[in-house]
Amino acid sequence: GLDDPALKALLLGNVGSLTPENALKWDATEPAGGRFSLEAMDRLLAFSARHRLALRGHTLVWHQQLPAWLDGLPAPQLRAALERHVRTLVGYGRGRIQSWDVINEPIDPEGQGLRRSLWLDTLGPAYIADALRWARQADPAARLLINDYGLEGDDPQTARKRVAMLQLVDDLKRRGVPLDGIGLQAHLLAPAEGSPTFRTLPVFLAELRRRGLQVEITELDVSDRLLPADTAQRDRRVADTYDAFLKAVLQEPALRRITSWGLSDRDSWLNTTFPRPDGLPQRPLPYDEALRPKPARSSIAERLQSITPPR
Ligand code: 9MR
Repeated sequence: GLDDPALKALLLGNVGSLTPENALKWDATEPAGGRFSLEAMDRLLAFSARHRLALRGHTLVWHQQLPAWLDGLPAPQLRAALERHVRTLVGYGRGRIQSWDVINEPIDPEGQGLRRSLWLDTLGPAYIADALRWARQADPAARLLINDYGLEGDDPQTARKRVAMLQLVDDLKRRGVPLDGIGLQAHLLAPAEGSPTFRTLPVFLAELRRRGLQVEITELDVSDRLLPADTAQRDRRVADTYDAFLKAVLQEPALRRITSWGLSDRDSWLNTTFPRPDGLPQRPLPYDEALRPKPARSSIAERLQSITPPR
């Protein structure tokens, strides 16, 4: 993306912070055990320094995009590989990466405690505290986050995931494990009928703040896969979903940053992972596939202006 002049201009005109979608994931940074490949990270660090953008680290410990050489390692070797991975990446970005998604998607999708994964199954729940401690040692100034999805809505499954997240946080805090905040991915879904609601979200954010945590919105986008084909209608209702969501989060004092998961519909992950039933490309982001601003862009700008004094 950074090599495309039009996208680069769009980026520099819109954002103050950068998150790589894939370049810092484990399969990209250590394709063979002990052989690190940090050229993409170098480019990101140079680009963000040159343009005075904050850089976010995404992500250290996840159950996806892992290199094959991790498969089947016995627990002591797997733990050692995890330690080397965390210390190397966080140490390399020391003083230059402002916040890290240390743990990504650790909560069970149904909200039944922690997610089953290579990490939980081989190392037990201690992998979370270990990774956070190693990250803190490698860069004491970086903001350390646990990042997850499905924490934004008003449905029972979301309620269960929140309970599981708060239990995890309480357990870590009780044991003095370093943790600065929670990332809410906010992969939102524009509802098929009616207006989007985020009634319960402010209460959850206040629960996090009460525990001394900061909050980032880390991967914001709005899927239109339940909406009819008509472009104008889709764009309007996607914009309304952004508006309702931002209204719910912007009042929270613990909120530190909002990151959009892409700027242009051209590059959204949603078309491969959740294609629309009618096969039309989704329109989930603030700019369309030709980089023209959409109603979502205006909704976002208006909401942000309502809290930010004009420059
Ligand atoms: O946007 C990313 C996409 O390019 C990758 O193919 C995909 C692979 O799993 O990961 C996407 O980003 C994910 C992020 O790292 C974690 N939260 C969910 C995101 C969407 O899948």
